[in-house]
Formats: sequence, structure tokens, C-alpha cells
Amino acid sequence: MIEKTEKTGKTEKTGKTDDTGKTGKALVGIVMGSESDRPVMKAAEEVLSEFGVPFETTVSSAHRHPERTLNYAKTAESRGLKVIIAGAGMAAHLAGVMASSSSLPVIGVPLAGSPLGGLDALLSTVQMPSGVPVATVAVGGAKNAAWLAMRILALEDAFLREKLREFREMTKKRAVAADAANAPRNAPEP
Ligand code: C2R
Repeated sequence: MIEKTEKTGKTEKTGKTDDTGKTGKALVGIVMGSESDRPVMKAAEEVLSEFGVPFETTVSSAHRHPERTLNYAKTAESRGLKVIIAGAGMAAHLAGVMASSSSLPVIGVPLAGSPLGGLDALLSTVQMPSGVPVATVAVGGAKNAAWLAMRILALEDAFLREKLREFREMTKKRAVAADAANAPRNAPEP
């Protein structure tokens, strides 16, 4: 069970969300196929940090370093991770390998950058065989990968659930305010 510590709001070693995202045992593992993926995958780190969700980030390629990558997947659960986010471009097999060797939910982020603009990565990430699911977000969708990871964590974390609800409320209000600011140009109410 993941819960916020009542008095301090800080993360405990058992893996709870806090306000910094820097302390505590990682709950989300962000893996990417290459150092060149980091600028895009950084967006996932930023979203998780904003919500105080502890994460770890690793570069490991299923193609270039299969043993290390398999070991990451095999030990992820016992190390306390609850969700894996795997970002890779081109022939992107990283997320699939994570899903093949771990029972954790895996979120795949197909990355652009190849001559095919990410379509190659999208198809190789999303087209998984039955029983080995990879929840695939849009090409370059590192932010949504983090949001989805938090929704999964929030199933057992009332504090995080409430923070996500507040955020949705805030974006709704922002949209209404932006619309009101443009009121003179808006179409009249039907
Ligand atoms: P380099 O820039 O290092 O040549 O990598 C990476 O994710 C990156 O987008 C080019 C692209 O190759 C991808 N890559 C994979 C995997 N390992 C690296 N798709 C894998 O294991 O799936």
C-alpha cells in the first residue's frame, strides 16, 4: 500500500510519493535505448518530479546491451518499481523486452529521429503479441507516459490521486479562463 506519510509528507523507504521526487525508493523506472533519447525522455522526469513521484532513469539498449537490459527488467519488481516507462526510437524493442521479462505495467514511448519519423518506433512498440502488453503513448509522448504511470500508481495512493484530481480541475479552470479572456471574439452561445 502506498500512502503519504501523514505528518511530514515525505517519502518513506517503503516507496511513497513526496513533494520532491528526489528522495525515497524509485516507483517508476524510466529506461531509454540511447543517450540521444534523453532530451525527449526528460519530459517524463519533469512531470514525475512535479508530482513528487520517485523515479530512476537508466540508459540501456536491448540491442546493444541485451544482458544488462534483461537484468533491469528481471530485477525491476524486486527493487520496488511499480511501473516501467521505456522510450526508444527506430526498431524499438526496448519496451517489449521490458514487458517480456517483468510483470510490471510497461509504458512504451516511441521516439522520432529516424528517417521514418518515429513510425518505425511506433509500430515496433505498439504491435506486441498477446500476453505481453506495452501501453504505447504517442510518438515523443514522454509527458503522457509519466501521466499514465501516475494514474497507475494512484490506484493505491490516495494522496497522489487527489493531486491528479486537483490538477485536472486546475487545467479545466485555466481553459475556461482563457476562453473568457477571448470572449469578444467567441461565437455567441447558441
Ligand atoms: P543512437 O543515437 O545511440 O545511435 O540510437 C535508441 O532508442 C535511439 O532512438 C538511435 C536510436 O536507437 C534506439 N535504440 C533502440 C534500442 N536500443 C537503441 N530502439 C532497443 O533496444 O530497442
